[in-house]
Amino acid sequence: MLKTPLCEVLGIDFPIIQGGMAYLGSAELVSAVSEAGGLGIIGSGSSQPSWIQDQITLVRALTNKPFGLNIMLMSPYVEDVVQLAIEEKVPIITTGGGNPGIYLARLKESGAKILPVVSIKALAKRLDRQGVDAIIAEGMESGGHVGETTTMALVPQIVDAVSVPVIAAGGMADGRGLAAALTLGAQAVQMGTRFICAEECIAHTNFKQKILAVGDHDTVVTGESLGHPARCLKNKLTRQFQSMEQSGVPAEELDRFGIGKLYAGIIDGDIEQGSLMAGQIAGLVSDIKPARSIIHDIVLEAEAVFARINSAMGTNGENPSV
Ligand code: TUI
Repeated sequence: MLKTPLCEVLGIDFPIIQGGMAYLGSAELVSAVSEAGGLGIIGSGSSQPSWIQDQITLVRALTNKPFGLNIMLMSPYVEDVVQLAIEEKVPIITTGGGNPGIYLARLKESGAKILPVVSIKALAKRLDRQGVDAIIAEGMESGGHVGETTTMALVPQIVDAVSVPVIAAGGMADGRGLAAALTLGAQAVQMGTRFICAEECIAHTNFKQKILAVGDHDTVVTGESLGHPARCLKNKLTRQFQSMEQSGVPAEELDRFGIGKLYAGIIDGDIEQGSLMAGQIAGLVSDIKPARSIIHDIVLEAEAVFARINSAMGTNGENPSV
């Protein structure tokens, strides 16, 4: 019931895409999500091309299903990652952290389906004209690098502005979120934070447990003064970063201070002094389970939501109370 035309285009069973998270979008998680009928995405972040190559090889050994690669456009290795994606003929490419315009022609020529992440309508329209296959509209509820508009406001505006399918991202972790996204006109959701708490995700257990423990008010956006704001769980690091930003510490020093903090937080498990990128929906995530269960539970819940709404509206879709 929940299969959308975009599912056919991407060759997946369910309209659920795993966000291409740096370090965490490794072969273990990606292959589990794709095997379960969703779309797993390798997160290239600023990782070395050799690590990305290894993940592509491993995913192909673990599943024959479609998978994707996220190209993080602020990476110092971006040129090499684009080249790698082309040589490896990765079937689906998502991009983040910038405008992928200059790479589109080469990526399209490789046969890849291209799904850029955007946080503003103007860029969505431009990329639509340039021939991308779908747009991922990411609201400011998301973890990591964020824009300024909420998912609720952004998705329908982009749906109306472009000719290609739209995927909603930011602020969703369950079937209600999927149903809401479809209601706004999206054809799929992309979820990151929910999949950090997949059993197959290599995130440190301290980070997973911290997500289970936090509430609705426990993320903060820092790094606005650097021009690349990022949403993280509040901790000692974000408090220190905020006070450095407020006291006018120069951008180069802040950038230097940030080096290695993401890996320290999410892989080494330093949950006080590391960077814990996660979305506002972290407060809703309450269990660690296999990716397959995450996906199946989301689909069942979304179907139940639509069934409940249909029955409240009357069997023929008319609301008996109106
Ligand atoms: O890319 C993301 N989320 C990310 S990337 C990342 S790695 C990082 N590490 C340290 C500091 C900052 C980032 C962590 N999380 N999401 C996709 C996304 N892309 N959201 C918004 C955008 C975006 C931003 C600007 C897309 C296009 C864009 O274009 C600007 C331009 O050049 O026109």
